Amino acid sequence: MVNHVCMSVCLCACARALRLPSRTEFSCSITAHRRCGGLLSQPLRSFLPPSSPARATCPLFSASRHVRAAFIRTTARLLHEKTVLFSSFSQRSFVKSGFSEIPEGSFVHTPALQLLLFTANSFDSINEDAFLGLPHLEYLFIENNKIKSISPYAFRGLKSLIHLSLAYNNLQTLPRDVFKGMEALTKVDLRGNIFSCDCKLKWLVEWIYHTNATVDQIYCSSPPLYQGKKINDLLPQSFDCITAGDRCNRCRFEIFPLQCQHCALRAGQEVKPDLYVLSRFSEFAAYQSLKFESISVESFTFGNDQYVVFAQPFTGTCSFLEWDHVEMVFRNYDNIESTSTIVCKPLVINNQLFIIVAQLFGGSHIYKRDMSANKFIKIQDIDILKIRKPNDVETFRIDGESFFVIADSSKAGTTTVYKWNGNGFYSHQSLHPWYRDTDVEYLEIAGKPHLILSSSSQRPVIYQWSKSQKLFDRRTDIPEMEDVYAVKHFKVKAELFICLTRFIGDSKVMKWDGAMFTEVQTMPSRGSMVFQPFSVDNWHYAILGSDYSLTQVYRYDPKKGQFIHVQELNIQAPRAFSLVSIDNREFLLASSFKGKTQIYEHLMIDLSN
Ligand SMILES: [Ca+2]
Repeated sequence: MVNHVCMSVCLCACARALRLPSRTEFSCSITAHRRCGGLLSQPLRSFLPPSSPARATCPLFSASRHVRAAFIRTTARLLHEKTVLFSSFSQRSFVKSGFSEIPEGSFVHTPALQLLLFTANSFDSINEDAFLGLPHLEYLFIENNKIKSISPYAFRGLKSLIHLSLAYNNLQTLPRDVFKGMEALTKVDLRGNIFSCDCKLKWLVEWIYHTNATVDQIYCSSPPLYQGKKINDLLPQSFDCITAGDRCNRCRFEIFPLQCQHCALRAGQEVKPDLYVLSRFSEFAAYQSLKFESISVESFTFGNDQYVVFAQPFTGTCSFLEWDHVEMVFRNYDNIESTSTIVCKPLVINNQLFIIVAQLFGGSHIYKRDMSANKFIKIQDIDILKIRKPNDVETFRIDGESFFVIADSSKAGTTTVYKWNGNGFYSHQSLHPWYRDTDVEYLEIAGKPHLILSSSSQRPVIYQWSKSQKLFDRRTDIPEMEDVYAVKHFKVKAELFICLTRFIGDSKVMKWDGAMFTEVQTMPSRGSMVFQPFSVDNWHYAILGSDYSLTQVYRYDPKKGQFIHVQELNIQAPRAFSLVSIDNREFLLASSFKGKTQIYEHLMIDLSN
C-alpha cells in the first residue's frame, strides 16, 4: 500500500468510485497510480481548492472506511455543484444578429467561452474550424437557421462540448465523422431537419448506435421508402449500400488489409506481396445496443435455451436476457437484485441452474433457479472472511465434480476454491493469500487441470491439480510478465495459447511449448482490462479492449502462426466479451463500464462472386 499518493489519484479513483466501486479502482498501488495518473480531467481538477497541496496523504487509501466514505461524499457534492456553477459561466448569444457566416477562428480570442447560442440567424453553412480555440465550450446551440451544409471539420477542437444542437435547419445529410473527437458529448439535437436516409447517412445510424450521447428522435424526409421513418430506429443493415465496390472505394488498408487486398485485385491494381488473398472475410457488425452499463457478461445454456447474463455494477443487478425468436433481438428474461455487482456466474449442475453473484460490498451469494416458482432464490452466502473483494469467478469440473473459484483482490482476502457437495457449496481450498489477485483462469495443460492466478503484486502463478490429494499445488510462474491483469486461454487444434492482459504497455499471446509458456506476439495496450480469445467455426479471434483507444479485433492466421489485425470497435471502457450462438448466428456481447452494452453480429462476407 502506498501511503503518499498525489491527490489526483484520490480524486480520480473517487470520481470513478462515484460511478461504481469497480473491480480494481479502489486499489491504491503503484499500478493504480499508473492507471489513474493520466486520467484526471481538467474540470475535475478545478474542484481542488486552490490551496490544495500538489501532494498529500490520500484520505481515500490511507484512512478508515468511514473517512473514505466521507471523502467520496464530499467529492460527490463538489461534482454535483458543478451543475449550479453554470449560471456564472462565460456565455455568448447571437439571436437574429443578421450574421450570415461564422468565419474560421472567430473565437480564438475568447477561449474561456462555455456556451454559445446562435438562434434565428441566416447561416446556411458552417465552415471548417468555425469554433477553433474554444477548448472549454460545453454548450453549442445553432438552431432555427438555414444550414444546408457543414464542413466535416466544423466542430474540430470542441473537446469539452457536452450539448450540441443543430435543430431546425435545412440539413439533408451530415458529413461522416463530423462528431469525431467530441468525446464529451452527452446530447445531440438534430430535430427539424430534412434528412435523406441514403448511404451517406448510414454512418449516422451507426454513430447513434454507438454513442453515449442521447440523440433526440429524428425522421427521414426521403427517399420515399423511408419517408417519415425514425432514423434512430433504423438498423445499419437497412442501408443497402455495403457492396464490394463501396467497400473498396473506402478501403482503409491499415484496418482491413485483406478486404483491401481483394479490392486491389479486383481493380487490377498492384498486389502487396506480403498479404495473401482471401475471397471471404468477416466482420463484427453493430446489432443491438442495451441501455445499461455492465462489467461482466456470460452466455450459458440451460434446458435447451441460450441465455446471457450481465452484471450491472451501478444498479447492482444481474440481468438475464434471452433471444426473442420473433423480434430477433435480445430481451430481458429476469433479474437478480444485489449491490455493487461484479460478476454473475452461471453454473449448471444436474439440470439445476446456480448463479454465483459476486459483490464488491456486502458479501457474495449463491442463487438457484426455482423452476416451479419461476424465479431465482438465494440459497447460500459465501464466507465473508475469505472473500472480501471478489474480482473474478471461474467454474470448472474435475473428475465429474463441480467447482468454482473466486479471485479475491483485497489484501486480507484469499482466492478460494469451492466445491459442490450435493446440497451446497463449501470451501475446498484456499490459495494464494495476501496477493490481491485480479483474475483466475481454469485450463488443462497436457490433459491435467491447472489454474493461473494473476495478481497486482506479482507475476501470474500456475497451480496444478494433484489427483491423489485432490488439491491444487503451486507449480511455477510465468517469467518476465509483471503487471498482468488477467489471463485467458484458447486452443488451436492441439496447441495451447494464453492471452495476457496488461493495462498499459504490451498485452501478450503466449504458447505452451511442453515445458513453459513462450511469447508468440505482443499487442499494444491502451487501458486494457480484457483480452478475450474466442472461436467462430474454425476462425480464432482475440479481442483487446481499450479504455483510451478503440477496441482491437485480431484474427489468427494459422499460416503465419500470428494474429492479424482485422477490425476496430468503438466500445466505452470494455470490461468483458462473450460469444453466443443462436439460430446459426453468432453474436459478440460486449460489456461497457461507461456506456451502452453492445451486441455485434459476426458476419461472413463473400466477395468471390
Ligand atoms: Ca478469469
